Amino acid sequence: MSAEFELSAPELRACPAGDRPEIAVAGRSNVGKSSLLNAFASRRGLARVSRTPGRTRLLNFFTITLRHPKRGDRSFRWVDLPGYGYAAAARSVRQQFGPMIEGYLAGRDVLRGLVLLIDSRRGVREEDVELVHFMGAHGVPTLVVATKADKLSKGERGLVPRTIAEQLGCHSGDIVLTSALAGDGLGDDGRRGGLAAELAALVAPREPARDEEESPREPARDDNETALAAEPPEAERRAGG
Ligand SMILES: Nc1nc2c(ncn2[C@@H]2O[C@H](COP(=O)(O)OP(=O)(O)OP(=O)(O)O)[C@@H](O)[C@H]2O)c(=O)[nH]1
Ligand SMILES: [Mg+2]
Repeated sequence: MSAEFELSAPELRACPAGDRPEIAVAGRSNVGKSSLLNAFASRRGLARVSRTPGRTRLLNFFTITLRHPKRGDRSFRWVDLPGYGYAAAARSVRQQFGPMIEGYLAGRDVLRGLVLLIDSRRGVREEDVELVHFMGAHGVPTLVVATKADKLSKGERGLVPRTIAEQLGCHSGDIVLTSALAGDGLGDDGRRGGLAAELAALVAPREPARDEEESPREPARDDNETALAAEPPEAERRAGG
């Protein structure tokens, strides 16, 4: 895998060209967004890990390339959103993020999914539910990632995804339990499971519509590839989908 910081956008006009799929990563302040990116990319200093919550309303773009021996490389942008949860009971996505980021989430063509981080110890809050509904209303699938799993006992590791799933209205099997500290649930290049596999599925190349097709397609040779490419309903089944 490769991962690079690309740019910070203070306004929509400053976003990069929509020339590859994007995944937005959101969650309450301190949930572990930056730590997850650093752990996922195995790069300590890639995203800033803060003890004092950052209040800047910026979209931070990182380019990621997942490598896989069979399905090949998949490049996408990981978009780190500002943490929310300062304002008591922010009831709308606009109150949580402001109009710029609301506009991005609602209208970005290349946005393939939202990764919603939930702190395993703190659980689901009103703002998280609000965000899942908002993305669902805009037809963007949400992948739920529970963070800081290293703080859980064995028993809690089973219980926490079930509780989160109940509160968000998704299947507990669709929740990825992760620890940036221990490296759990991140997946590995070339291995099944974890965040890497989920992201690879979300950013999989889409079948071109028939009349857009430029050249005759070769028959698929890799079963794995076919399964992933033909699987957008998998993502739609998720929370809010
Ligand atoms: N035990 C444990 N602590 C973690 C883990 N991930 C993050 N943390 C800690 O949680 C705190 C917040 O982490 P960040 O990655 O900065 O959280 P964030 O969501 O990016 O925060 P904002 O950018 O302020 O919204 C830091 O003190 C991290 O060290 C984890 O997997 N396990
Ligand atoms: Mg952060």
